[in-house]
Amino acid sequence: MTDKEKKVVLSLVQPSGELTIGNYLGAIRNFSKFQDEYNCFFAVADMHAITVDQVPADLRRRTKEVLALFIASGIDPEKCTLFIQSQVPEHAQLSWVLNSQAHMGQLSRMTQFKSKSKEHSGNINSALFTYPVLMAADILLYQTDLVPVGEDQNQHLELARDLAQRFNARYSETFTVPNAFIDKEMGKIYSLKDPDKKMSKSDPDSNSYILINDKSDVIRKKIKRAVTDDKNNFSYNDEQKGLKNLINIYSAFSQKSVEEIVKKYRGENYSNFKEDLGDLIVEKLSPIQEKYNEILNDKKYLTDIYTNGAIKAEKVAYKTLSKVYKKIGFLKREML
Ligand code: ATP
Ligand code: LTN
Repeated sequence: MTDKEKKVVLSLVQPSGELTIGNYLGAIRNFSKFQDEYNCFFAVADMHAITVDQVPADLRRRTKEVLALFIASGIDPEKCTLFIQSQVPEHAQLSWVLNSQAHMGQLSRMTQFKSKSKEHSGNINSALFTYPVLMAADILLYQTDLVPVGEDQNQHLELARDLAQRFNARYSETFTVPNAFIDKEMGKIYSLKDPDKKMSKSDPDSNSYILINDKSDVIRKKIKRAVTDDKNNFSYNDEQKGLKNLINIYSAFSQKSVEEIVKKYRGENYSNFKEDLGDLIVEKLSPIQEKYNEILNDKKYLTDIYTNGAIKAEKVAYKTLSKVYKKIGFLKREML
């Protein structure tokens, strides 16, 4: 099948902090599953990242880190288009057009906007508000069929669908209406310190998360200190959320079922399980870390990938944007 006949999968990850095993297990690890059967676009959402304050040097470094992690996690740059959002200007251009179609009411109901404006109360800028419109532009530019994301992004996906349908109805068929791909199995990884909260790279307590690039002894220590309970009962249920989360992490890294894990550790104290879990994470992350560091050290390799990626992405994006500009009444720019 040629790329043209394949369905399109697209997802972006923000370079807004050091990546955690939540990002890896919940999103990035699963991207590579699509690359043989779909025409895949994966990108770093650096334009989304500036909706909250960023230190320029950190933003540059993290942008490369996300790309390196994509590749270290099995995404093949030969099979997929890997690029950086700000290097394809059509994202900003389509976003402006879609802003003229998006309603203030719908945007003000976005839960991420509400939570981020509380978190960053000193900097509630208008890009934080129109963030989901830029995300819709990311998706619609590539005529995307499927968008693999965590559950937290569902409401944004709904906006992208609404904007596509509204535009198609008003100006004739232009955009593919995308669907979210939320794999229930990916689940959500919770904080090691508070199992009611999602594991988040922006959590001020560094013991609450494991970073992809944490050293072996740090990983083991964080797992040892993870919150469980004093029931001394190794089982998988909602009353023992801390333990449940650790079992989920074990299951995700080992590909073993929850039942198997519970059977193996039933009757033992939690510390044996925690020790094994620490070892397991170290074992599974170390080849990824090795590859990741190798890629980051090869500047030319990475630059070539995102430069070629932007060229490939722009070809598709330009085609969609040209159609949109024509339909809404912008004059074609003549080349001299
Ligand atoms: P922050 O933690 O700073 O709020 P984030 O990690 O949620 O940010 P992104 O970097 O854009 O935001 O997330 C990238 C992807 O990782 C998204 O698809 C998101 O759903 C997924 N993801 C993030 N954290 C988790 C988690 N704890 N468990 C599962 N998936 C997650
Ligand atoms: N908002 C997303 C990141 C993101 C995205 C996208 C995901 C930006 N543009 C397009 C899928 C498709 C997040 O915070 N996880």
